[in-house]
Amino acid sequence: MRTRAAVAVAAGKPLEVMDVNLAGPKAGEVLVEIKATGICHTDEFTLSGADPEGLFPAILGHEGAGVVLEVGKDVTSLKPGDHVIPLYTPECRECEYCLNPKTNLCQSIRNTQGQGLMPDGTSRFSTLDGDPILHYMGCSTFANHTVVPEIALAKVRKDAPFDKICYIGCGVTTGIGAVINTAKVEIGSRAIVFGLGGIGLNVIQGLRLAGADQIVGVDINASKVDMAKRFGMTDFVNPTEVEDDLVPFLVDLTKGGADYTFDATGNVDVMRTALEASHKGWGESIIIGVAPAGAEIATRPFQLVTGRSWRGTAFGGARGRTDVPKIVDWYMDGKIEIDPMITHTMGLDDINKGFDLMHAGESIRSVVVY
Ligand code: NAD
Ligand code: AHE
Ligand code: ZN
Repeated sequence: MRTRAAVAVAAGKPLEVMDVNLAGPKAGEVLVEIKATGICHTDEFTLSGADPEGLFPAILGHEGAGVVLEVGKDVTSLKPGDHVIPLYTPECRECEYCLNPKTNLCQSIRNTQGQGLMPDGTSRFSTLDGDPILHYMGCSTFANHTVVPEIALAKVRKDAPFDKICYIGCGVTTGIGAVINTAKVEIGSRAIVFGLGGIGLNVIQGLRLAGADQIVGVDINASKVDMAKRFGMTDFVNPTEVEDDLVPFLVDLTKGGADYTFDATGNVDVMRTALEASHKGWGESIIIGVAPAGAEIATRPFQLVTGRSWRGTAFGGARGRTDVPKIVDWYMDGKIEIDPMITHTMGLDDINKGFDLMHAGESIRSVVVY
């Protein structure tokens, strides 16, 4: 079939919206009509050329929601008409990783996914001239139609609005999951969140859900303050306004260091600050942000010797087929909020405006509605 897509033709270039060819689903695959997709900072990271795994031409986008149109051979858990959220972290429920309760990182299709291919090693997308276009994170939600492996689709309730629940495909689940699944924050904790964007705000609402007493937000962009307060931030720190070192300032503010700190910036210097601002003896610092090719984290080993832990999380530690439908329920039941964070919506033709708004720090989430 033919569909319309925003194609990343080369690193650092705007996306080009064009008609592309899409082959039908093979065995174990599903054709999905994407109804809405968020634009995550990771899409910008890959488009910028900073992603060591970035490949071009490709159809980016990994925060979508849509409807199943057709299923390939051997697909048993989905049928046409089902509403779904594509998962960049699949859940096969069979691999060594899925069988280990310590991780959500299903590895059953990770190799081909990282190469922009379906599990059989080929792409379903091509130009109208027949040249292959690569998939991205197994999702490619910047296309009106996409093909996704069955194990990488969460089936969700049909009354949930696509233009809101698409955000559960990455940002909401990553932020809330980092608190609940990865850090397992206890009631009464003190926490610091670095970066109050589309992920950091969801960390904040996860901390409120978990019953944290103090939730410090740190951002160089003060325009994020009102939104962060609305989601539960108790204190705001703008590092550009702190005259002395940031670490002792934050340690003092949290009465000896935070029980939990979260990096949602992708900046390795911020990651160091986050680790060192966590409490001596027990503080845990969770890295969420994705750092550019070649970047490395550093600290004095003494920081770990004296009881701080450095950890990381992908997709908030969530097992998508199991957990994502529950998070959709939380949204529909009013336990979590999504709507205020979707600050901009646009059609596919205007998708590059979503990236411009992100660069200008003017949006939390832009959502493309097909
Ligand atoms: P975003 O652009 O919406 O937000 C980033 C925020 O960080 C902005 O508010 C910005 O002002 C702030 N910031 C930048 N530099 C800072 C600094 N030095 N100190 C304090 N604040 C600073 O991005 P997002 O969509 O929220 O994504 C955040 C990060 O999380 C990105 O690196 C993204 O790639 C990553 N991410 C990781 C996962 C995962 O599974 N681990 C999932 C989604 C996103
Ligand atoms: N390809 C990059 C790493 C990108 C990365 O860390 N991706 C996160 C999801 S970010 C979503 O917005 C992730 O899930 N990582 C686990 C995985 O297996 O990709 C690089 O540095 O090579
Ligand atoms: Zn993302």
